[in-house]
Amino acid sequence: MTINDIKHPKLKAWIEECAKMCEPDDIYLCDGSKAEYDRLMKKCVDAGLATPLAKKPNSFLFRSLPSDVARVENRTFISSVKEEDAGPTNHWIDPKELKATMRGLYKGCMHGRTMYIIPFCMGPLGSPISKNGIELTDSEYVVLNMDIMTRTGTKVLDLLGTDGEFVPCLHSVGKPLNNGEKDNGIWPCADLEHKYISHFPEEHLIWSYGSGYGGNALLGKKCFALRIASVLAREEGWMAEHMLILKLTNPEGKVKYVTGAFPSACGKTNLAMLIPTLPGWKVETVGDDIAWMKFGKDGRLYAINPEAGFFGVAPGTSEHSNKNALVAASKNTIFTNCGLTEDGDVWWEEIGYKPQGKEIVDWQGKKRPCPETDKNPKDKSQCIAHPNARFTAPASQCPCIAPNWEDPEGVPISAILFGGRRPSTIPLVHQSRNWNHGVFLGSIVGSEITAASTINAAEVGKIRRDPFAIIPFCGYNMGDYFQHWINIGKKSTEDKLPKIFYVNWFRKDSDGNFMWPGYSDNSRVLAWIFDRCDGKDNYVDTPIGFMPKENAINTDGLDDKTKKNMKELSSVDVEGWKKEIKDIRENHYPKFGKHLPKELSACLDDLEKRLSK
Ligand code: SAT
Ligand code: MN
Repeated sequence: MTINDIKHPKLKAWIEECAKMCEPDDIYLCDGSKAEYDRLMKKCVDAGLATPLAKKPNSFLFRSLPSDVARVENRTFISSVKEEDAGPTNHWIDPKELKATMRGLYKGCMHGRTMYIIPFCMGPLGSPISKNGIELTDSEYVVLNMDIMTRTGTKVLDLLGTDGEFVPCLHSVGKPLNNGEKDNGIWPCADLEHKYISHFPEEHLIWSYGSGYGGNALLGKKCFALRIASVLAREEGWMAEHMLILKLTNPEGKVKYVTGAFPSACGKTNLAMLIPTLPGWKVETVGDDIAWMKFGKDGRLYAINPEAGFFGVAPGTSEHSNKNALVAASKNTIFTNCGLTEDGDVWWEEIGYKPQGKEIVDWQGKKRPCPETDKNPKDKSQCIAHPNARFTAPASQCPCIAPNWEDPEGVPISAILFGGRRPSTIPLVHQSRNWNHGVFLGSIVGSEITAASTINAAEVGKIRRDPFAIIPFCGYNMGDYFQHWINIGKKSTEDKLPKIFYVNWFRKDSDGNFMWPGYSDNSRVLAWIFDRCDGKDNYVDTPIGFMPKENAINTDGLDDKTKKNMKELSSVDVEGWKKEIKDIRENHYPKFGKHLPKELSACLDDLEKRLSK
């Protein structure tokens, strides 16, 4: 197939316009086949950009440059016509100005390269909740990753027909090859000040330049499925959320679906793939990162996972923390910025064992003596794998993927979880009184800043708020986003809307030890939540919401210390909450100005009143 086979005049015109600007040597329409994947991967191996792994079938390791290892938030723009519509938490540039700057960069940027046309679908093909996109990119790495992360190829063009809607996504690594120059095994990208990850919300358009990495370049993920989709969702009355989706089955075989939003480094992927310690319970995965939710005719919210793969953080993934992810990434997987062992396997910090052999190649391609343990070195610059090293693995390879994970109708959501890393104040679990109170809980999500998560010592101990864990991924004003959540609650009734819970796996005692074991034992909390959704009398009404009755959380098999901790983990820390209210009132809510829904201020006042009774 060539561009001449494209039967969609608007799509064809857009491709031609981009090609004219970027001036690639070739244009290639991706069919999404295995043969195409193998051919492009071979091209990367031949160019010295990918290393085949002897120990993992059909799997490859890529190394990016130190200047291109993560999303670049300060180079990510919501370029709405009005600055106010981007809101206080997004970077904004006037769209006319931004487009002029980027057109200058795009001019001739694909010299010496191929422009790949990737038709892709976010969500199961044919689902009424799914949406289509077209990414144009000059990176083979992007084509390969998009192939795992989304449904790509000719079948999507068929779906589009002659006038179907699509989100146009233009991407270039920003490294033209002039005069026969070659990449020579060096990851192509542009300098930081020339990187632009731009979103034009009114046009539903994405322009990305200068980075080949992750969410900067795989435009279906954060750019489309969250930033642009959040705008579409608001316009069309649905929800695009930074949430995992899991399927929970109780010992009687009853099923409920749960979504959950957690800021980074809270174990979201681990929770999505959890292996319960509670006998008879089962967790299966529908999605690990993004949920699109729409109302069904019955007034309930139905969720799909718009993605088809996992782009997971490798370091910290072990048999203990997430065995299922390791199995998912045991074949047909792309690894980025991991260590490479002598016997041809990948390795990372906290993988659960020390690397095989005497020497290991670190993520920058340097040979190093094998470390004696898998512990994180004190000095992060000494890591073998980059702390943001990734695996890109097909979701279908996950041993606990739910058999119905691709149901085009989506799965009915019973509960929504919010959580953060909070060593104090926030109890193990509490339930909101109603939808609006749940929106309030989502709006105050955050993690305590630790020495490891900041370079600014003065910030340590403060709360970094990340409402709904969506701050870096919301395509419009966050105050309006809160309002959208309130409005969603008005479209149905409390009995049909999901119940909302705030969980905290990270409480610490006065000696700094975790009070709750976490990981697989979080199934104990999920079980309580499951029963709450059935209206079981397993709760007490407290000033902050509904909390587990004594012994309502099953602690059989936990150690005595944890059992002793249960009382503190399930009680209201009145003084802590009063401080929390002060911080929200003085530092958090004022940021949203007149865009803050009055319902949320009312919840804050109500909480304060209940606590002082
Ligand atoms: O790089 S991604 O944006 O895909 C993942 C992340 O940073 O959260
Ligand atoms: Mn994410």
